[in-house]
Amino acid sequence: MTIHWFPGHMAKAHRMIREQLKLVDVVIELLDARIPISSANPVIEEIIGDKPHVVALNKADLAEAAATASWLAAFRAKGRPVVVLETISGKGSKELAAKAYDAASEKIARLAAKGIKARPVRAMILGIPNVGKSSLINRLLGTATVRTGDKPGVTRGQQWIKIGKNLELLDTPGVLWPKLEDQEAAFKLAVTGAISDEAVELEKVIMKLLALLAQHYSARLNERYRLTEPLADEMEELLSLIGERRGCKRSGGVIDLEKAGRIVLSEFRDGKLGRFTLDIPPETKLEQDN
Ligand SMILES: Nc1nc2c(ncn2[C@@H]2O[C@H](COP(=O)(O)OP(=O)(O)OP(=O)(O)O)[C@@H](O)[C@H]2O)c(=O)[nH]1
Ligand SMILES: [Mg+2]
Repeated sequence: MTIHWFPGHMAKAHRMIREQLKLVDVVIELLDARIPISSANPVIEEIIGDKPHVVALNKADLAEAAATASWLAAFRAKGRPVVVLETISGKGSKELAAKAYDAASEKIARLAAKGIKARPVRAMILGIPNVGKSSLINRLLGTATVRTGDKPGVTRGQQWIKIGKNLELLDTPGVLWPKLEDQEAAFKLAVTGAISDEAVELEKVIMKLLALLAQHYSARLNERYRLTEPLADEMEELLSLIGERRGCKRSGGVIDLEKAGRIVLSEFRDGKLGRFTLDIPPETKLEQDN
């Protein structure tokens, strides 16, 4: 699977992050709760130095609850401030803002002790494209102030937003960390929607997703698409059956496999096939069949 990782605006975003870092007190890293490892910046510590770093596992509504609990414990064990978040409903957003404020308040107090007037804490939100950074800001504001969208690359520039009196947040464009060699991570990023469908070989992503579903989540596939056990061994045959169920027919009655594949992908992303965690935490029993 070839993925074109580093379009120009990503390189620019990296540069902007380094510049803006000088102005912030704390970094909020938004991870996708379904892929907390694959969505993490592998060099974030290097980039942010000794700035406080708070982590949020967003889209928790789409991830398996037990797995998210394990990831939460794993981050805590490392001493990292971490919050489980659902910006879609707002769950966890206040807790996250409070954690970010707390992480930075020591520095603000230090400045105050030197006679520098207390000012709002400045936080920068980092994360891969489409992880919910702008949604978090809107959630904290209670209004749809910044643009969001269900595809990567919605936020292009950066923007400071004031949340109440005590916190300022910097929205940033999503950045894909160049984990070039890791094709498994690339698949997970593509299938969860962090990489635009145009930048990947979508058909391969869909076939790999289908194979994953057939192998570990056949009951869910059966239920959603009213298939019969045992599932077809050939993924193309399976996709064809799904297409038939969903009326994806071209003229002449031929099943439109591409359309069927897009249905599976979008239903996977929307949670209609259930909750999924693709980065499996150590010692966790997932809801998969085997
Ligand atoms: N299910 C679910 N969807 C979410 C959640 N948070 C955000 N989304 C959706 O994810 C999509 C991306 O949200 P954005 O806030 O635009 O993401 P972003 O990180 O700002 O994306 P870029 O600006 O492209 O980097 C939108 O369709 C949101 O509605 C969540 O907690 N759960
Ligand atoms: Mg955005």
